Amino acid sequence: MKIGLFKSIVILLIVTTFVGCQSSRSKQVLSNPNIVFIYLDDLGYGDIGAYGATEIETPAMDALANGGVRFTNGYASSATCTPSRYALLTGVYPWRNKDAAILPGTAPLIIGTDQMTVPKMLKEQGYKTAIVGKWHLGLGSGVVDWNERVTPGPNEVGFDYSYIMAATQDRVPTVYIDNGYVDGLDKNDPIKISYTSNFEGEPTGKDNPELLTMKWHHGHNNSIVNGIPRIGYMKGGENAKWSDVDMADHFLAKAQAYVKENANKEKPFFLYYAMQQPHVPRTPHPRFAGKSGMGPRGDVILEADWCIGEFIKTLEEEGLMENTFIVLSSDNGPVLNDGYYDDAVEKLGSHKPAGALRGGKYSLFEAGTRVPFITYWKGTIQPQVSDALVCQIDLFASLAALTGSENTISDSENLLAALLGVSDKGRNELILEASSRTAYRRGSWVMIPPYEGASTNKLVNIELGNDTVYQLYNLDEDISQLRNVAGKHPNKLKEMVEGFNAIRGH
Ligand code: NG6
Ligand code: CA
Repeated sequence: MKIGLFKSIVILLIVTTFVGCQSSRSKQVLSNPNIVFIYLDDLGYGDIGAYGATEIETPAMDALANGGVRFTNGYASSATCTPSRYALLTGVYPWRNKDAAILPGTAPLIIGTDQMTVPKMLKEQGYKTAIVGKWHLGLGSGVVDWNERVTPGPNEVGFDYSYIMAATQDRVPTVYIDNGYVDGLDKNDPIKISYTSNFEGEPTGKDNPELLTMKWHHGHNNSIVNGIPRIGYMKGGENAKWSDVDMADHFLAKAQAYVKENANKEKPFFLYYAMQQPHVPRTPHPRFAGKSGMGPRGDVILEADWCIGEFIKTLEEEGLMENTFIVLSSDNGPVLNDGYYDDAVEKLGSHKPAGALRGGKYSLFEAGTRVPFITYWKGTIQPQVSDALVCQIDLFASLAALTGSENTISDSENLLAALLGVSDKGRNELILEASSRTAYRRGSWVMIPPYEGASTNKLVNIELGNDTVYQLYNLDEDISQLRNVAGKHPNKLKEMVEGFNAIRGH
């Protein structure tokens, strides 16, 4: 194994209290491994084999899960994308930032350029840093001119290199942005974007159904790109528009190229590989179309898994597996119909995207935020299943501890020992968020305060967790949250409400 010129070791001392006696385990860990986040979009707790899926095969993700720590209580910070990504990169609870909600493609950057972030912290520790894939944290500081350098963006919050899509695959602009510049833009065909009104003469999903190769179910009826109606209006930039079916290969190639360029250099690297699958529109490459028998949603999960396998192969070829710490997770739980007719519901069969969990994307119930959460580090992490309560918000403090950074963020807990599988101690408590509503988990208990609003989002057919009364569940006995025991355990409820208020500041 070749590694960088500077190799340093951190000694992790774990003290565990047993009945009456103390035992300590210590472990030597390389303090500056390469670090990779593989982050999927809308992948559910039950969507991969290692988490119980039987109807879909995900060998690459399973290999990481079965060769590393597979967390059963691993959480995204929120049940939607932008807030989860905000927390992942900043270590700050997303409900502290009122702008951390699903953003349009024209939204300004919601991370302050003076704010500490995972990539900034790692840069201070001598890392090179990169993002390839979905951003969705806003760009610019007001009105963006997509024909000039789009800034501030990822490069201004800590990434040396960025190759991104601005928001989501279903939102304009449908172009890649390379270190702030729209990739492949012809200056004679400038891009115009609006989220309020169409550009004269441009077809839309609403008015031109004859031009569509994918039909919209709700929303998604503005500009048409590659036969797919999107959210938002776009004109120009023809040469720069992405090919949806090639997006997975395209991001994979960029991620692989980055690894190859930065392998075994003086500085270690941090790569945030933010995949677009299985978010809508689900556009598998023809190699994967029809392969899952579950329609495009299943097909793009196969595609994502293949990409992860290829990406890991690159790490192997470069001899990096033993000095690369990998975290794999998802930004929120699963959804079937998220706005297009794509057979996700019709062809689901007996697959359970959320496993035994209730709810899904957008939900305060468990399936909104509890997601696959895997850490892998060949030779350093012993394969195991961990029930420790961990959250993506903790990656900041945990990586600070690993790399010797003194930076702290109060919402982010140092769970390095749990992430490395040398302790089964996770957080004691966690605030969960879904579209600015919040709930509280402590131990095996979850408390959801009363919220107005529909109990189910009928368009996506997901129970949101809203009720007129307090809800209390004991996940040890009732993982599917079917029995609200608030009435039966008034003292527990009181304790949970107090714990929740202490953090939320009510
Ligand atoms: C919703 C979109 C949904 C998806 C989501 C963002 C409609 C009707 N629905 O507003 O399709 O794009 O935003 O998903 O437009 S996320 O994973 O990026 O949070
Ligand atoms: Ca998402």
